[in-house]
Amino acid sequence: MDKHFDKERFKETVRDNVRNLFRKTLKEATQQQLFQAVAYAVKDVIIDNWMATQQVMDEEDPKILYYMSMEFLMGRALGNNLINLTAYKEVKEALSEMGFDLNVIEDQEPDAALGNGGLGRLAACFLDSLATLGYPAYGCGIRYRYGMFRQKIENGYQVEVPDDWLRNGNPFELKRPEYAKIVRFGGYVRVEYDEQTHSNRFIQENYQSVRAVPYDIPVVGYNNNMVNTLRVWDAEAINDFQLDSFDKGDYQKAVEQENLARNIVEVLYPNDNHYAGKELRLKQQYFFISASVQEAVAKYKRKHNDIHKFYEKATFQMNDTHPTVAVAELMRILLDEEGLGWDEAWEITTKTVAYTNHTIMAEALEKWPIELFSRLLPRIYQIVEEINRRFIAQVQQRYPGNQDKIAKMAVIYDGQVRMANLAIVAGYSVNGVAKLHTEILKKQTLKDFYEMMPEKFNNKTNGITQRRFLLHGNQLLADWVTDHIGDEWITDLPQIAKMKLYADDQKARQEFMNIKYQNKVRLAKYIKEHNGIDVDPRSVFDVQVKRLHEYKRQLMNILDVMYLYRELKEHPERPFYPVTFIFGAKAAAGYRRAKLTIKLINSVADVINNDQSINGKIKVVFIEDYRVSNAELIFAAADISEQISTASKEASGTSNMKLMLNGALTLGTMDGANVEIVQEVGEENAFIFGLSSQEVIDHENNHDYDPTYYFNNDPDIRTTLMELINGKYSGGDMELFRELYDSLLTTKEGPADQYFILADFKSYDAARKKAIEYYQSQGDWAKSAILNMASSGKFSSDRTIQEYVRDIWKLEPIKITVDPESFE
Ligand code: NTF
Repeated sequence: MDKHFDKERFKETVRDNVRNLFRKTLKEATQQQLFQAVAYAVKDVIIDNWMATQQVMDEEDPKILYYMSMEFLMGRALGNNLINLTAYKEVKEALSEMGFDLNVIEDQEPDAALGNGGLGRLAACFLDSLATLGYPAYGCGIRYRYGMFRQKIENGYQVEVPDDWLRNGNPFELKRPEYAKIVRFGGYVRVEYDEQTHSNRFIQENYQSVRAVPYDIPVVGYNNNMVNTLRVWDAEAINDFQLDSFDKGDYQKAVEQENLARNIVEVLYPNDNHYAGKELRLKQQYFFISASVQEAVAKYKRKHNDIHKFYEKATFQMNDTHPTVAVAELMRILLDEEGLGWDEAWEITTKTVAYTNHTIMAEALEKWPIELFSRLLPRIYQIVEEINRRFIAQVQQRYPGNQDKIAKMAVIYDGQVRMANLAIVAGYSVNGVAKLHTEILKKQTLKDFYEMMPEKFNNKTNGITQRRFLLHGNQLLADWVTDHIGDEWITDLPQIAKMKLYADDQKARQEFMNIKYQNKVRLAKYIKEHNGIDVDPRSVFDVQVKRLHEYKRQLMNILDVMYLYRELKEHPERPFYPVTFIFGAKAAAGYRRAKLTIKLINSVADVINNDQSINGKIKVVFIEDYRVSNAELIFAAADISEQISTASKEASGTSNMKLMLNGALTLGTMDGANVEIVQEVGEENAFIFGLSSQEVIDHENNHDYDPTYYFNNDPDIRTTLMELINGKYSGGDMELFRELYDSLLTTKEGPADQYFILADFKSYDAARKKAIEYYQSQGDWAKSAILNMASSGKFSSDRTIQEYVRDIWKLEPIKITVDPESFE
């Protein structure tokens, strides 16, 4: 777009769009209408590149990646598309000449929040990198009618509000009814002997079905004319029954199909790192997987007639176990529709599918009761049974008489279908998402599989896109970097290491701190507008933003804030540098302890923020409705990055990378990708504390952790915990936070303090004090901050994608040269 961006024509298009869409003049249009008009003008440009990309894909017939994921946490599209079209500044200028502010227009767009947290955002970063690197790829997902709920805080409690993100339509999407597919549920399988082929045919009967209709969302590559596609499926009822029919059965079925279609894509399940086992969730999984696999096969067959080589042109990456029915669905199509034998079908399938594991948390592992699974997906279940039967035979051959191996590795066991085991048995690759996580998978969680098939296992440390999280989210810092080292970092993040030269430069340090300050002013303004709280941009901004989960230990953070506050009150004579503690987190709607932790944070905030006697030295802010769009503001303004999960529990983390890229210093445990972050930046530029993953795992195995030891022997810990039940933060109510108190000391369900908060509390507190102390030597801090930013090169999702391509997918990049004339 930079080459042929025609400012006057763009303005004209915006004006026309306002008139055609809303019958209004520019003056009369609302900001939302302006957003729509601008978005359609941008889509105009994208469409040319999108068609050109399709044309090249048609001509070159490259191998295609299908990235299958229940979640794509895309955030807003307008600003990002402009960035990647390298037209952001021109468009900002054009709009400003028309009297409009691009930032205000961007704020009209709802986030596309089709994801919970890290897993969904990773998928979105991957799409950005795939397009930027020129790799042909489809994101395959669900067009949820309602995405991640909007969070309201009322009286300190989280309240979930439906996210009606499609209320004003989605200007960037394109409905593609010509690619609709039928997906079938339930009924039974009739086996028929085919005299001609001397084989059985499996016919699903008396089923319900829905029509899956794809919507395509463009994924714009950075400055390369490439536009990939995120294809999300909507469900429509199949209304082919006779309205005048007197057949009650028909009518009943038609109504059921109508309901099935309505419900299936209705809402994203708001659970992060937790499996709820709901029937509708399995329906969602099979729905989008069946449609996606059908289309992948159909696309292949439009060009090729030998299905045996399918895997040469297509590969399926399964983002966690959620899409694992893809294994059986591909088998079904090959067996039942293409008429292949089992061995041929299995060979193709196992050369096509690969699996990424994103967690070792036991409660996140998907296990479906056989009853449910076989009732909903009768043919798929038969296939899984056969996969299991053959795999168990292999295990028995390899480990004769070893029942334990079967108990651990079987796909179907104890009345359940175990999706991770299915993914591993069928996948040609199994990867973890950070070095430490992959090692834990190999040595603990998936030990038996690793022993039997070590060649499948590999690590792919996560990454993030610097285009959204620096170039778009922090334009001041991005420009500053570009002024010093040029703009190659935008597509080659390791170049940012050139900024290390400036870590010792007084002027550069000052400039960096000035930019951080301006970003803190911007966030302070947002906080004032949204929370009504005044925060001082000169205070340290200490930030923990991520899903609320016990293993992430927001509770430890707020307990330490309570402790710091008490110390400040008891020792007013001691110097205390002002700190603003910033939280942002959604809790799963049914996660009681997580929701109570939110209430605690807000209650502590109320008490501390309203205590005039401390002169505003501590402020606590809970940012409502944490999501991609406000995350960009928060990262830009952060000084301290809280990455404090119980070691071994956070598979990777990605906010750690986004904060590092924006020059925040990590305060964290040796967990997930923190380990690699510290390796890159040096321990002297981070604050590391707490038990190691091995120590945690040893305690878990030996059942020898006793939190009451800390409670009994450490008065600071004891007093802090007592403040949960003495009414200090609950207007005298001694019961309100008792569940949190109990969770640390005396639970009936499972071990107390499962996440080792008391064990790590004092070392956390010490590390945090060290960080706040360090902040006061501004020169040193600036140096460390610049070094963090400059050492973040490894954590670009571009690097991650290159590794997936090299080791797993084996894709070739394509080149798009657009001749705009040809699309006029
Ligand atoms: C998450 N896993 C992990 O908890 C994060 O540490 C990691 O950064 C992201 O995946 C992305 O890899 C999940 O959400 C899930 F579903 F696996 F539990």
